Amino acid sequence: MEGALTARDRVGIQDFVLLDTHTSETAFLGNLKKRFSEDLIYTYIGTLLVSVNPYKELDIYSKKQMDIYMGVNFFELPPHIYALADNAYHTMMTEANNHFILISGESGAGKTEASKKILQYYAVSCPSTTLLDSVRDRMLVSNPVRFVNSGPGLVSSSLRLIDHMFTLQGDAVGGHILSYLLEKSRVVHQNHGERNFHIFYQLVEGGEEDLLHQLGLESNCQHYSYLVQDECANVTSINDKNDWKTVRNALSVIDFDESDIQHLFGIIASVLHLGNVQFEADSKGYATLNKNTELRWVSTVSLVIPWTLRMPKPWRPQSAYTLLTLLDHAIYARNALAKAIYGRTFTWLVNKINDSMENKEPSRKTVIGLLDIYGFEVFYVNSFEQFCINYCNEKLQQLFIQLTLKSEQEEYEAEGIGWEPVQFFNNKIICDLVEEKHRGIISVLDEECLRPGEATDFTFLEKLEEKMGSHPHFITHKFSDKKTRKTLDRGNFRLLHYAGEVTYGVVGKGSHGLSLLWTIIHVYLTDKLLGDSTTDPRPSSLLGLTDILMSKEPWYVRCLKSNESKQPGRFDDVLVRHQVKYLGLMEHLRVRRAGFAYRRRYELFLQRYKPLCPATWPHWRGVAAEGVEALVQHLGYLPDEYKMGRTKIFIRHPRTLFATEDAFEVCKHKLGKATKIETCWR
Ligand code: AOV
Repeated sequence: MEGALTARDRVGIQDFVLLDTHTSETAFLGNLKKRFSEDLIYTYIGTLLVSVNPYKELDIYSKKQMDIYMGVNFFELPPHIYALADNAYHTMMTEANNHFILISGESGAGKTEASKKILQYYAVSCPSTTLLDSVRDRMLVSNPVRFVNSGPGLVSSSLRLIDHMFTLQGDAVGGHILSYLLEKSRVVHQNHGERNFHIFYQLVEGGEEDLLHQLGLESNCQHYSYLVQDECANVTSINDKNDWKTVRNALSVIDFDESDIQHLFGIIASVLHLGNVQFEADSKGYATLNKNTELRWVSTVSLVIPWTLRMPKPWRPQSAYTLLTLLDHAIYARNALAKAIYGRTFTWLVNKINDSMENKEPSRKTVIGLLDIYGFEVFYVNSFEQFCINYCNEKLQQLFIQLTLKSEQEEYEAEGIGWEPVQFFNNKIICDLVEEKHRGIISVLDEECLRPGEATDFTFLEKLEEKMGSHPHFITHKFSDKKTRKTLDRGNFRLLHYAGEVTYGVVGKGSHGLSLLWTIIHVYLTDKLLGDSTTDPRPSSLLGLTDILMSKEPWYVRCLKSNESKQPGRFDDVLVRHQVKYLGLMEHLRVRRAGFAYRRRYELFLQRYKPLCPATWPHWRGVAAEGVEALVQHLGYLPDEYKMGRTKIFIRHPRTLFATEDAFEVCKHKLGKATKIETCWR
């Protein structure tokens, strides 16, 4: 018994479902930290994989490791991203159905690394032919459309779905990228410590002399206002010059010809020029433009006519203009245009990559989708982008609940076990608050967008209060108790998301600049005018995604950042606790634990524990289920602690299993030899 306890004490528990019955956040963190200190960065919650970024190379991704995990039962080896990749692949093969792997976490938590590891695993483990190798190359370089190193390469969106198509024989034959919620605001504004998209720095630092000359660019990042906002232009660990070469190479791998490449760089350059367009206010507050060199470059390199800036018509290059708009609006329109140009380029790029990875085989396919999404974003005050991403997380949690309960129900039914009501928080009420027709926040926003000139930030907020003031998950200054009122400004509203509270700003203020309402109108209209439909910023565009996902079998990877300073081996309790909360891990655990914490096929259960009962040791010759019944009777299981299904035993609480496991360890010592299944302590 001591041996087992020591092992468990030292490395923690590898599946949170088996954590003590009274699961607390503190116990959860304790287990995570214990494992992290032993370089065990992966832990399961059932089949969900929690990963904590170690910020150091671990020797767990070799070909040898891949071989160990290939074709092995999920719970028989220590938790690993390969176990998850392998199980998704094998389930797809045996059941001929579609899957998706949802990878979520904050920026820098390890999402890109996780998807790379999965792709590398498939690249090694799937059958190979020359044709397939080229598909794989494309998938690897385009994953996830960032091309090189972490962070925002050429394009980065808060939500991406990359489908990998396989034949029924398991060959990789193609891929498809769907992207939602492009982080367009990063083009014109970066949060503290963030860079703009890497491609801007790479072009400026690494671009060949004639190319830069042709594009009217200087070889110095400091020259471009969109690149110097957060003194982040020179991040020492990033070698923009070298990365530039990798990007150029990647573009040729995915079939970009010279004219495509010229267009792409022209557009990227035009965004940089646009950022340097400076306005001044005249005596009436109207914006004036005294120098049009930058604008001229914009139209030269990208052929975009700056009518969006409300230039007088017809627009002719001349030395000075008064624009038909106020200064603030002119700056806003300039930034909106930059974002829209970038957004549209992104769509075009994704389409090109999709063409290059298009599957040309006529046979039936199955798909494993890699869905990569930011977790809840919570700043002091949050804007429309956070609203979209948080709503999206809310929606995915709803999907998780539906899919988990559905599969639990199906399993219980297949096993002939009666379904029992389960206790957990169903977040449908919050999804409805956002999306319900004629009543939800998005509907109110839509209505307000139809009243340009009349609608203001405050009429929007008043409408919200009128429609949902009494909703238990919606709080404004007017509808709050004294204590809350102290922490809530008049121009904000707060949503109680399933993972915690988030405050959204409606009124433009300070560096946040623009209100939620104006953001949606402007972004939407600019995109519409430029014909960009695939990056529709309205969260209603997510509904289609949910349908796509509902038709697939889910796997989950939750990535956590261990510390902010990227130090190897450092575990910041406060930071990790925050992520555990906002990734909804405790809630996830509750849903998983709602019914029976543990289930195993009779044969496997009997094989492991048969030494514990004279009737089953050394051999049980009858039906496995009867052997298990004899075994658990002998161990004194109470009727409420377990259920016998058609093919599996179901155990309600982890403690029952632990008692059995401890008895097994004692028995093993007594027998002086191990039984066959012993790779994993349980
Ligand atoms: P992200 O995808 O979640 O951020 P990354 O996957 O790029 O984050 O991880 C950030 C950095 O953490 C990587 O460059 C590695 O140095 C390190 N790292 C992550 N996972 C591992 C691992 N399993 N082993 C070792 N080091 C790791 V963003 O793309 O910013 O949303 O925009």
